[in-house]
Amino acid sequence: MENPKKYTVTAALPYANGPLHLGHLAGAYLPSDIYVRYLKLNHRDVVFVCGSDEHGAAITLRAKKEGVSPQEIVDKYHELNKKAFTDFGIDFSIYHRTSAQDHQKMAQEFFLELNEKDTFTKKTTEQYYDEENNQFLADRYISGECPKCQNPNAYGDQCEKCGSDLSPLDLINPKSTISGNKPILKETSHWFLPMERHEEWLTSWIQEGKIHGKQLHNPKEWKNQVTGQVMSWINSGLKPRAMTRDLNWGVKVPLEGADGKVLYVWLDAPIGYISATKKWAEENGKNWEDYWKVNQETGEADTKLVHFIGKDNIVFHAIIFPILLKQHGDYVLPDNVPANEFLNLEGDKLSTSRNWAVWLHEYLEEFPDKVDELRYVLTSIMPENKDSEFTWKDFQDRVNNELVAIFGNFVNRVVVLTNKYYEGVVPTAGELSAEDKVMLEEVKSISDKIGKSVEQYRFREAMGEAMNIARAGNKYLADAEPWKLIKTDPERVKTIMKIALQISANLSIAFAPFMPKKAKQLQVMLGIEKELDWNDLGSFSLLQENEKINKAELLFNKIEDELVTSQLAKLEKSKLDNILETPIKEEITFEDFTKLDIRTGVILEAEKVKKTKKLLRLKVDMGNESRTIVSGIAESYAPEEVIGKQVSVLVNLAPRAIKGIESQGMILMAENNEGKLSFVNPSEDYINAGDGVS
Ligand code: B3M
Ligand code: ZN
Repeated sequence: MENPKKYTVTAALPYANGPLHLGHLAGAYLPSDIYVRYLKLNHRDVVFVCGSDEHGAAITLRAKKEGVSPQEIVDKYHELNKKAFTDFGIDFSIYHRTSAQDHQKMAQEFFLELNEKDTFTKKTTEQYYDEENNQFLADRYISGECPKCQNPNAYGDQCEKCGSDLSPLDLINPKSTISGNKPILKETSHWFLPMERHEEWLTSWIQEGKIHGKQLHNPKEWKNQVTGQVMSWINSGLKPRAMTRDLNWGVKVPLEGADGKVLYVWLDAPIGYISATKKWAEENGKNWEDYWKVNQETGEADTKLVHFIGKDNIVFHAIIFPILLKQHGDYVLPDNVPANEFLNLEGDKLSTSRNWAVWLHEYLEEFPDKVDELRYVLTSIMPENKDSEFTWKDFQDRVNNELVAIFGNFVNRVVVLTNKYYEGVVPTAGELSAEDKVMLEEVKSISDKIGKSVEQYRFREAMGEAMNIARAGNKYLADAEPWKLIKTDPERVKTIMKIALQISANLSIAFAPFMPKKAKQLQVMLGIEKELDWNDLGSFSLLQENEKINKAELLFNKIEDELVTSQLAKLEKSKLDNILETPIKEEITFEDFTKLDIRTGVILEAEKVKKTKKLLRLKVDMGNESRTIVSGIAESYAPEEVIGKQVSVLVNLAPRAIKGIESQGMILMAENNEGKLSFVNPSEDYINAGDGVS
């Protein structure tokens, strides 16, 4: 396919409510940056936009927690995050913010235009309300049990555990996240987006890349899990979603009778991509519409819009925002939404609240000269198609065994030997041997593969190929043994070294999108002053004879065991802090306590509940009767392990249906900080099934 005239690349706008961690980098920012750097090395016209998402409950709740104003929160984290991105070499054209006046204005105009076009329906419905705080509870203001996976801490808009898209009324046992209170229902009016009206064109757009027969993108280029997730939402029936909220922090709804209402953050934030582009265009003498709108003369999109996001943002970028763009008219739709899955850390989910993370600003403070090493490792394990895991040991292994032992070692040998044999002057090559030609061919063919993989959003594969150039170079040197040959055939050594130097120069191009600082450092070491671009990759005339290279310096240093140990200790500490910090619940009376009827039971039968990870269905002997209890212990105990065990059972808990099974009680469990469970069981053999526990 012909290259588009322009590229509009967006990376999810992080909420300015906390620092960024490794998961953010690996999820959206590193892949988009690699893609953009590659495009720029190819001289494509690209704008790369991002910025802080400064509205929504994520911000106001954080402000409440820290006891400061929302504005203080966003000011603080906007600066912190902007700096972290710059320091990690994430090369945004602009890092804007949604609290900016120009953004608010654009979001309001966008909303009004949509309203004019009958995009919304205004409805009065009953919504949860916190009487103590006089506030309606939407999104993260309300939490409760997820009806799909039983996660007890699902939010009103989404369950972070299973990724389900939720509405507050779906939650079991909802409670206000501000007060912890049980909410009441109260009437309020909002502008809703009737998403169900758009199912038909969305289906054809997602499945065939076509709208009304017009081919817009190639659906085969979309990741299966993205298409799959979108289709599963569409197939389960899209529902109207409120596009406004009763809050005092956000973009005001610019209509009569909308006092105290703001735009839904997920309407406001994606418009942030457009307002950022506009601001950048104004500052750089460009026309923002070229990067967002269909060419009025040809009716075609001149730009390729690509949204880089994490998987929890798919519905917003592949359903809601496209509906809004299409309704507005004239806008292009995304050509692709290459969402990544999640990155885990040392066997556990990354978590801001539990401080289970490697924070970018902390990493930068501790290892200011190891930015590209982290980019390399994160790209190697990028969760492109499934969740993946970062461990410090693996970080050490990849740096030491790949960057130091392969890439660094190769380049170092080449530069050291060139300085030693020729005082740093690039030698003149003689006739090429068969091995030389094979080597040149190999570099050429690898070079082609890297570009193809990047264009298909396969960054792991692309970087793996780049590393193969270093591998091939190492092998070439090891086979040719110039250090031995120098005594017997110095002429031949000139050819070998010339080739090895060209391979090094190629490495500096191949790695430029992935490790931009190291690539530059390598070019400096090789004495390359001109700007190399992607077209130079695969060329063997990057260094001319008689040009002079510089002295060798190590590109990469070994990671010592001590670093791994100290980082693990740091994580261990957050685990401990968490235990100490688990607050004691509100005081209860003795009467409250005596309401609990706890008795000893003996497990008679156990089996896994189908299609769940955590649940076991148990039959428990309670002395005078046996009960069916569904218990979330399957990750700690296998069914066969629990049979015959004595357990403590809360027997007067109202029965409830879990996965369609009526659970008649609850088994008491102790839980360690890793979430591993243990029965709380009587330990003496004179206690029998049915005996009381108090
Ligand atoms: N701030 C959600 C997030 O950080 C959100 C992305 C907005 S992209 C328009 O997960
Ligand atoms: Zn869930």
